[in-house]
Amino acid sequence: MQQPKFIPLNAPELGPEEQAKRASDFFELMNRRRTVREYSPREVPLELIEKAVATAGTAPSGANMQPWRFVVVRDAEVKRKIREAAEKEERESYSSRMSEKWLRRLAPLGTDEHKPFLEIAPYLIIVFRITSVEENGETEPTYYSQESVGIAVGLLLAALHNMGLATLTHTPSPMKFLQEILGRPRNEVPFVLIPVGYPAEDARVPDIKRKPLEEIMQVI
Ligand code: IYR
Repeated sequence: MQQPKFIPLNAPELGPEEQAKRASDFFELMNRRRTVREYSPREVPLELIEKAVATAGTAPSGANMQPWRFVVVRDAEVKRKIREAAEKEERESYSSRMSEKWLRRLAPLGTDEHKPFLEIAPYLIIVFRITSVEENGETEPTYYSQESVGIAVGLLLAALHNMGLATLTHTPSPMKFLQEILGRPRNEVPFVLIPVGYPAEDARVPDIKRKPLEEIMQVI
């Protein structure tokens, strides 16, 4: 077995005032984040996307296996193929695969099978979950990969929002076509597809509310 090696933690203490200020500033920032479905085609520097993905890559992960891959698509032809395949699945889902209950839940969001944002947004980030690794000719699963990738995506969305970019957590279902179009191996399973860009100038979002703190938190 490999012996652990430890180094000092780099975590300077902030002090209570600075803590309170940061706590509320970060809440205000994140509370303004909205899922956006209407994008501007305006270009976004790749360096910003790189920084956001690097931020996502700081997420904790099971056994530190970092079971994620972020495929950044900016090529118009690849985006077109993704839109075509996603809309094909979504047509099927909206017309017969999703239950009445499910459709009723989605009604306030105003979603349907049309996904123009897949071609309009300057980038699509497709996040893959790596389910296993090969070592010395042997296959080993990754551990807690769903949780790990979910946390990484949370950091990715926060990083992009913090730099003034809009996102949509889109999960066309099933997502296997993404593996095929993007040529990823079988141990990389699509997790979520995230269009990224500036919102359209006249972008609108559904008038929906977040649950209040009292409803989501219990202190014992
Ligand atoms: N994947 C479909 C349907 C959809 C499902 C859920 I759950 C949502 O919160 C939103 C949409 C779509 O993207 O339209």
